[in-house]
Amino acid sequence: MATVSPESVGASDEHEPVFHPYHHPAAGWGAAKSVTGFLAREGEPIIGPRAILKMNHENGGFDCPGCAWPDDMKGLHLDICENGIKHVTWEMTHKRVGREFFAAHTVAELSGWSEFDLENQGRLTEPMSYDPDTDRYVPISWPDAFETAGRALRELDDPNRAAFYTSGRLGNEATFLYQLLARELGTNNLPDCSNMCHEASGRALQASLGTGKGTVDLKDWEAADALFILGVNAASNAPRMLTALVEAHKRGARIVHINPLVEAAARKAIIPHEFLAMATFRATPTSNLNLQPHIGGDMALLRGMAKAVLEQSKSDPKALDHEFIDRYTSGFDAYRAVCEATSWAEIEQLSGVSEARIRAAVDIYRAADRTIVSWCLGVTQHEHGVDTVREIVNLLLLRGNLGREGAGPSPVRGHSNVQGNRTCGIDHRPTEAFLERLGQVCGIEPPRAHGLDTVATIEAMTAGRVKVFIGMGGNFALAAPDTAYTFEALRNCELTVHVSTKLNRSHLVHGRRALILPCLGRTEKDMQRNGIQSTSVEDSMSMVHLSTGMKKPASPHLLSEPAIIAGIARAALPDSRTPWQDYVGDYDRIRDTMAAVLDGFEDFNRRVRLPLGFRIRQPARELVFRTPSGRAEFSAAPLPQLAQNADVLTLATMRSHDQWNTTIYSDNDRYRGIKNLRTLIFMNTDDMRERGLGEFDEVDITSIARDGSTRKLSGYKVIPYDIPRGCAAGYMPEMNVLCAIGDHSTQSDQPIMKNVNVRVEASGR
Ligand SMILES: Nc1nc2c(c(=O)[nH]1)N[C@H]1C(S)=C(S)[C@@H](COP(=O)(O)OP(=O)(O)OC[C@H]3O[C@@H](n4cnc5c(=O)[nH]c(N)nc54)[C@H](O)[C@@H]3O)O[C@H]1N2
Ligand SMILES: Nc1nc2c(c(=O)[nH]1)N[C@H]1C(S)=C(S)[C@@H](COP(=O)(O)OP(=O)(O)OC[C@H]3O[C@@H](n4cnc5c(=O)[nH]c(N)nc54)[C@H](O)[C@@H]3O)O[C@H]1N2
Ligand SMILES: [Mo]
Repeated sequence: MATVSPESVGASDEHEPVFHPYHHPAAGWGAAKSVTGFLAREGEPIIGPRAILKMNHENGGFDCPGCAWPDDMKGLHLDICENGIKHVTWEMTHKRVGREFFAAHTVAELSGWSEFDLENQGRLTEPMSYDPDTDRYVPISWPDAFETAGRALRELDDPNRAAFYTSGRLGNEATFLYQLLARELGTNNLPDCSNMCHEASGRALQASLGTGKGTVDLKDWEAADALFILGVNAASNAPRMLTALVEAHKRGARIVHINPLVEAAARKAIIPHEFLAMATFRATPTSNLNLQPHIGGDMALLRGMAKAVLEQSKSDPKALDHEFIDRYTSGFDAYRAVCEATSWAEIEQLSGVSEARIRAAVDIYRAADRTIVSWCLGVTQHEHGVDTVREIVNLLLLRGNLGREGAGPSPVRGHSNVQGNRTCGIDHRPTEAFLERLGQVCGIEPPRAHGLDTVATIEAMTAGRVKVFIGMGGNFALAAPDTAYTFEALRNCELTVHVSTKLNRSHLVHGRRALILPCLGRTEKDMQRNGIQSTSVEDSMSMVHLSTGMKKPASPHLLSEPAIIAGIARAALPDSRTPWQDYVGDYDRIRDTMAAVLDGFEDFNRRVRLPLGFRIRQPARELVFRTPSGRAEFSAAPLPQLAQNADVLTLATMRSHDQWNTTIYSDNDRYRGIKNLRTLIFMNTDDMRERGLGEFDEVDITSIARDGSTRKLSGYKVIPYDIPRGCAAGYMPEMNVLCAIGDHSTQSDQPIMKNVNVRVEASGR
C-alpha cells in the first residue's frame, strides 16, 4: 500500500479551518476584494493593474496565461477576471529565487516544503544543475546546460528512451519547434497535460464529427436559446464564461447546469466590468435548472433526455430534425433502438436523477431552436468519458444542433494554449498525413510508430524504458496520477529537465542528473535578433491570435522557450539541417514553416496580425464530416454501470477557487465556503451519519483500484456538503495520491480522476 503523508504535498493548513456556506453572487465584490488583497500581498500595486489593462486586448498586449476561454470578440470590455489577475500577478511577482537560495537549501530540505512555499519564493533566474555530492542545485551556464541535455539525448541507444512533456502554456511557435525536435530525434513520445483533461473530448468528437474540437465560437454563445453546462466549475476555472451566462440569461436564454455539486456559476453572478451592477449589488441569475447526477451519471442522464425526445417525436414530428438526421447523420436507427430499449428505471438508477427532473431539462431543450452543450473535466475524467461526450453529440444531432448559428458542442479547454499545442503537433498519435507533410517541408524522416502519453510515459520510466524526461512547463510530478508511483518513476530517470518559471515539486523529485531551465513568462518582452517577438495561441473556440509580452524579464539570464528548445536541439542533433538559429531570431520564420505544414494555417503571418487574429476552419461547422461514413455518426454505446459496495463512495478530485492546477495561491475556496483548509473531503450528510462522522472530523481515505490495490490519505477533515449520496469530492493535486496508475480509461487512456472508489472512516479507528 502506498502512503504519502498529505503534508508532503499541497499547502500548509496553518490557520483554523472555517466552513460557512457561501450565498453571494459569483464574481462581483467578493472577487474584487480578493484581487485587491492578492495584489497587495504580491507587492503589485502599480505594475499589476497596468499590465492587466494590457491583457486580452486586440492589437497588442499579451494573452492571459490562465484559462482558454476566448477573448471578447468586440474588444470592448475590460475582459478580465479575478483568477486571470491572480495568475498574471503570480508570474510578475518581484520575488526571485536565485543561486543564493539554492546554496542555502538542500533538495532534501526543500522536499519538506509545501507547494505554496516553493512557488512563493518567486521567479527562477538562471539555469541550475543538480549536484549529488552536496544535494543542492548549483548554477550552470546555458551552453553547458544545453550540452548536458543534448549529450544525454545523443547517447540514447533508441530515441524512444526520451519523453517530451508539454503543459498547455506553451505558445504555438515553441510548440512546433518542440515537436520538431522530438520527431527529428526520432520519437513520438509527446505526453501532454491534455492526456489528463480533454483526451476523451478529442477522441469522441473525432469519431462523431471528424474533428477533434468544438464547433462553436463566442458569437454562437451569444445566439443560443439554451445552454447546457456539464461538469465545469466556471466561476473558478473559466470565470469569463460568467459574462456569457449573465448575458444569455438577460436576453432570455435558458441555462441548465448538470453537476453533482451546485457550483457558484449555477446560482447568480455579477460580472466585473458591469460597474452599475457592482455598485448596486444587482446580481443576475445564471441558471434555470440544476440537475445533480451521481458522479459518472451524465451519460445515463443524457440518454434519458434523448429517450424523452424520441418518445415525443411519436406524437410531434417536430421534436426531431428529420431532414438533418437523414441528410447528415449515420447510425440513427441503432441509436433510437438503444434508447427505446433502456428503461426509465435504469436511467434513474444509473444517473441518480428522477425521470421528472430529466423531463424538465428536456422541456428546455425542446423549447430551444439553438442549443449549445458545454462541458469540462466532470465529463471527461471517467472510464466512459469518450462515450459520454459522444452522447452529448447524439443529443445535439437529434435536433440538428450543429453547423448553424447558436448551436453545437463546446468543450471548455483548460490551459490557455492546450488546444493550440495539439493543433501544432503535440500528439503521441499523429496522423499519417501530418507526418508526411512535416517530413516533406522540414526535410526530416519522422517516426511512424505512435509514442507514449502521460500514463504510458510514467510506466516506461518505471520499467527503465524511458531514461530522459523533458518537461516543457508544468509540474509533472504532482499533476500526474499516483503520486508515490510517479515520484519513483521520475527518480528512475538518468536525466530530468524542467523548463519552468517557478520552483516546484518536479524539480525536487528528479533523475540521477537534473536541470532547471528558467524561461520568460508570457507577460515578458521576448527580444531576439530581429527585435521583439510575439507568439500565437489558440483558445477554446479555435481563434488564433498573437500575444506580446511587455514587461522587463524577471532576470537578464532568462531565455525564451523557443530559444531553449533550439539550444537543446542543436546540442542533441549536431548534424541537423533545421535552421534552429534563424527560427529563434525571428518567429515569423517559424510561422512560415508552420503555414506550410499545418492545415488551416495558410498565410499565417498575415492572418495572425489581423485585429482579432483568425479562426481555424472547422469542417464540422460547415457540415463537412471527416468520418469514415462522411456523416456525423451516432454512437449507441451501453451505459456505464455504477455497481459498487454500499460502503464505497465515488470520489471526484477537483480544483479549489484559489489554485491553478498544482499552483496553490491560498488554502481558501471561497465559493464553497472554505477557509484555511485543503486536506478535506466533501460528503453527503447521510453518508457521514452512517459512518458516525461530524463536521471537521478527521478521516482516513482509502482508495481501491481496479486491480484491488489500495492507497491511503490520513488526517483529512470531513465537510458536510450538498452532494448526492454515495459521492464525495476533494482537491487535486493532493488527492493524486489516491489515483492508481493503472486506472485510466480504456477509451482514452485518460486517468480516471473524477471517479475514484474510496472508503472513508474516522482516523485511528
Ligand atoms: N482558476 C483556475 N482556472 C483553471 C484551472 C485552475 O486550476 N484554476 N485549471 C485549468 C485547467 S488545466 C482545466 S482542464 C480546467 C478545469 O476546469 P474544471 O473542469 O471546472 O475543473 P475541476 O475543478 O476539476 O472541476 C470539475 C467540475 O466537475 C464536477 N464534477 C465532478 N464529477 C462530475 C461528474 O461525474 N459529472 C459532472 N457533470 N460533473 C462532475 C465538479 O463538481 C466540478 O464542478 O480549468 C482551467 N482553469
Ligand atoms: N487528481 C487530479 N489530477 C489532475 C487533474 C484533476 O482534475 N485531478 N487535472 C489534470 C489537468 S486537467 C491538468 S491540465 C494537469 C496540469 O498539469 P501541469 O500543466 O503539468 O501543471 P501546472 O500546475 O499547470 O504547472 C505549473 C508550473 O508551470 C510552470 N510554468 C508556469 N508558467 C510557465 C510558462 O510560461 N512557461 C513554462 N515553461 N513553465 C511555466 C511553473 O513552474 C509552475 O510551477 O493536472 C492534471 N492532474
Ligand atoms: Mo487541464
